[in-house]
Amino acid sequence: MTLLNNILPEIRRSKLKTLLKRDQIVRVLEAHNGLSGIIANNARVEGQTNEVPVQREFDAIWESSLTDSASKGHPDIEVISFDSRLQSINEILAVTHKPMIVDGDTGGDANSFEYMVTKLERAGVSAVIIEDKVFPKRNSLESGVQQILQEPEVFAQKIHRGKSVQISDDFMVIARLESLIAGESVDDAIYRVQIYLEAGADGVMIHSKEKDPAQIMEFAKRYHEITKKISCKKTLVCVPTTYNTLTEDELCAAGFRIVIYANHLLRSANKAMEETARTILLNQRSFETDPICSPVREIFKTVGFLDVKEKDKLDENSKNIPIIIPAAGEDPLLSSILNGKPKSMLKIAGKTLLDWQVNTLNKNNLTNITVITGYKSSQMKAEGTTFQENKNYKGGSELHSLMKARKKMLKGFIMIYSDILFEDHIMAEILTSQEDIILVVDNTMQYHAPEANKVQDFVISKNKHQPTRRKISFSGENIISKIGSKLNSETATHEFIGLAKFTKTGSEQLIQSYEDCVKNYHGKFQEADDINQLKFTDLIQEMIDRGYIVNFLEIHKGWLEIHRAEDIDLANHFLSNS
Ligand code: SPV
Ligand code: MG
Repeated sequence: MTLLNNILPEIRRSKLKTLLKRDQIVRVLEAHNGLSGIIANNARVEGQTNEVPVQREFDAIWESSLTDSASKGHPDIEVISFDSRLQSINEILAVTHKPMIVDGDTGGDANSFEYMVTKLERAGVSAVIIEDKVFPKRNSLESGVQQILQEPEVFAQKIHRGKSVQISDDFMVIARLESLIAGESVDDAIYRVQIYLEAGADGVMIHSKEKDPAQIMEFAKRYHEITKKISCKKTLVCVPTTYNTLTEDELCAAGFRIVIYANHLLRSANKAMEETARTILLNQRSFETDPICSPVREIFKTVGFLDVKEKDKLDENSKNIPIIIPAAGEDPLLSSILNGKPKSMLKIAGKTLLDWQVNTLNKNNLTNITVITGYKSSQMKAEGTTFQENKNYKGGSELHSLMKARKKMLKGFIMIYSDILFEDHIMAEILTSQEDIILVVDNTMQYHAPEANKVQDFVISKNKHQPTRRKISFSGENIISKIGSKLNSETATHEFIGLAKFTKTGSEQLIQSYEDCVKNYHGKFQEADDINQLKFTDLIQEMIDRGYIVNFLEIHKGWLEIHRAEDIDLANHFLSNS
């Protein structure tokens, strides 16, 4: 079900009368269920006629008794109950926004018709067409079938009763003349039509099963003479199933205001289904049916499944996605400043490094935060976080610490290195990303040479390598082809800042790759001297080599990593002013 065509009943109901005020024929297509309803509603062609751009679509939907019954596997003999018809009608209304004209068959007796009018009007239907035959009617198109016409006065009374129960001005009751179907003359139809108009019919449908439109055209001509005489301009409707060589322009010129293509979606679906079934039987496989079947994805698109997928992704992004901060390692470079404290407990501008990180996360409504501790675990403190210990932190890298929280990663997660600080908007941006694996990378190195003696995680983007510094402009796909601290800084395009997001799928890929690496490999691996030293960036490189797509989110500055004493000064300076 697509939600795109949602409309209130009263707004839809009034649309048919509005369309009839235009100086054009109203083009109506049959639908018999939700899917055919969406097709009738959304079908559109665009092109040019004599260099003038044209676009065409159907104006309204015909809910046919023939195709509703047939789609339920029944003949069109009023054997399908009105409740069942109403179910199909509502199914179509739920997924379309165009006005609907309902085929009311005979309408039953006058009492039944009152209920029919009430229910259709309330549902948002714009018009009902009832035929002047005796209940239970037979479909009009088959020759040799007994067609019994109703007494014109009895039928007129039914129209009058129906008109008297409708509440709005929008709803139309259209009288369908079956004289020609029952083998009667145009004179009979003309005699009856005057009675029906007097009874309050809002329009008239003349039906024929002849290939030759002569009788229909004669009726149209005489109808207009009569309505002119009695100064009553009521809509004339035709259903050119058999006399189908006439164009809409020709029908319009003859005075028809509504043309109904009454059964074509069901007939075409029926033909395609029969051919498909036979093709599978003949070939004992379905490959040969591909050219005559819509791709599954097209159906997904039509019924709104792809919209659901997009929304699910957005929801996943906006949910309180788990944050994992691997903070287990000891930092020998800053040991004199840290004085035996874990690095996350370093005070910067009055708060710990970890508190600054939690602050940024909370500002983005992220409160599901897990910190992996190791070195001086008992000293780690921060409000609103969960601590999980990696007792074996000395034997591994930040990746092994991260993997301690594997159970929290299953629905997707964000990893943050414990020694980085970044502006709030960077987190907001990564939250809106759709990709399964996305790493935040800085492009500053495209403008300045990297600092000497600084360990950096270099990145090379897939599309553009860096020919000369300062001259490049980046565009196109944001895919990483290489990552690692031992890459040549001259060929690097970006630096990984230590912030990455994984969707459920991305997380599954990460965990599977990690488990495979630690189980099946020994010794040197990617940039690591030993599999036990495997870093996050090594695993990412391994995943890229295995064919997984790793995307990047490019930023320019707005972040800091605390590696050296000067970084602490810089952080103090910025955060004191923040
Ligand atoms: C229908 O579509 O059900 C109609 C038109 O009533 S016809 O089948 O031509 O009678
Ligand atoms: Mg019918």
